[in-house]
Amino acid sequence: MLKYVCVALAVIVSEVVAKSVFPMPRLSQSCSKMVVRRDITTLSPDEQQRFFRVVREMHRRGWMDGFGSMHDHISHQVHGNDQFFAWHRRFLRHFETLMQEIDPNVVLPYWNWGTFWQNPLADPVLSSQFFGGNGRPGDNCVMEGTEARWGRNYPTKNCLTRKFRYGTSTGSFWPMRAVRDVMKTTKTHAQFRSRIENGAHGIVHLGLGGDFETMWAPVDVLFFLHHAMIDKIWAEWQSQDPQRFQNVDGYDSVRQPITADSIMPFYGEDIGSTLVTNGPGYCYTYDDLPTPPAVPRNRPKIMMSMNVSANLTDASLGSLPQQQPAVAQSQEPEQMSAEDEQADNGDQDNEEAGDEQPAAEGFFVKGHDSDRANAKIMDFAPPQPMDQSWLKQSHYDPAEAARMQKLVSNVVAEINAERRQGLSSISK
Ligand SMILES: [Cu+2]
Repeated sequence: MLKYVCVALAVIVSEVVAKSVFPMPRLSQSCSKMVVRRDITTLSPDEQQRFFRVVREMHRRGWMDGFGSMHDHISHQVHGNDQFFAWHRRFLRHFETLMQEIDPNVVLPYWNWGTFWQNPLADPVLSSQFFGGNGRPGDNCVMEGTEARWGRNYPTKNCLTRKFRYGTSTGSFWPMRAVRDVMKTTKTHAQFRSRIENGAHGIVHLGLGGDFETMWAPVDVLFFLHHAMIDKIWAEWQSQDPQRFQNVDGYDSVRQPITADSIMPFYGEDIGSTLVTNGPGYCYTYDDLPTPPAVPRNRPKIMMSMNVSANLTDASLGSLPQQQPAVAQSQEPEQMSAEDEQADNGDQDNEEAGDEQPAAEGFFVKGHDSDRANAKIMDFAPPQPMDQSWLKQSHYDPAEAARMQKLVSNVVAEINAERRQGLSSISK
């Protein structure tokens, strides 16, 4: 008898702990206000500071460990199959609702890695002003930016890490032109999901390395900005055909067909509820996309067919660490001195000098007039093939990754050819 009481008590206590560490609020059935998700580099200094203040508070409360743990435990159910887009849209919204519990006026921004795809080291998002770049040599701890010296408690107690793919550089990401190529030529949800997941999406995870290339990557806030970009790409593809706001196709992790009525792991809501970003519970649009149509009549509301609080006792959160102070306090970016910033910039220059990314099959173009006799441009390097063992262990599809590799290489070759042409036409 006593044994049963103890077990019951343990269950109640673990549920209370899980809830206090990591809240999972239900989504509202309506939108009290509609917000616009923007490129983080276009936020005003005040908006940036508010956003960073909120994420530091989320980290302090242990919520980033919660996201990392949750994502890791169900990774096989939501990667490498057609739950991918919808589930991550819901996951981002979970993150955003928790942000808004701390500051109701903060909106999740996105990281447009397409801007500096050919040289991510120059991307301000990876500078000390935003998220910082590579981890430091030795232990790979992130030491600059908003997440400087952050700790994590999942899966083990450690610092937050990044370990760039080529030592001091990430390698190239996908240019948006290649992403748009995929958008134009892909008709089904399943195919689009596979191409994006195994192409533009994967290369960013692998390029940043460290925690970012693992299934607990959401311990790093930058994960949410990367996935907001992936979400925006899905939304843009959806906007090209109204049917895509109503239906999905494909298969889940146990090869059951996916429809708008399929239930998303953990959340117990149907995929249909995610299909319009400005629908009930979601309530956002993206800065450079058309507003999606009004919620289709046959998908009126969010269905809560499962008990979300029951999920909290799931083994997935059973291993969630109790709330602990972070390993070290984060450094306030606004408190950085001018010298610090200079030192940081200097570091980045050095990193670029030591870039170990395999060079493109580079060649040089000479101009015709004497001023340009020495003019030369280096070709942009396409992203390099992703490592097979990493692809397999991270639920990717190596065959699709290889096809995407070919596609992006062709697009980069086109871009290089145009640049060479542009240069030679200037020099004529
Ligand atoms: Cu994921």
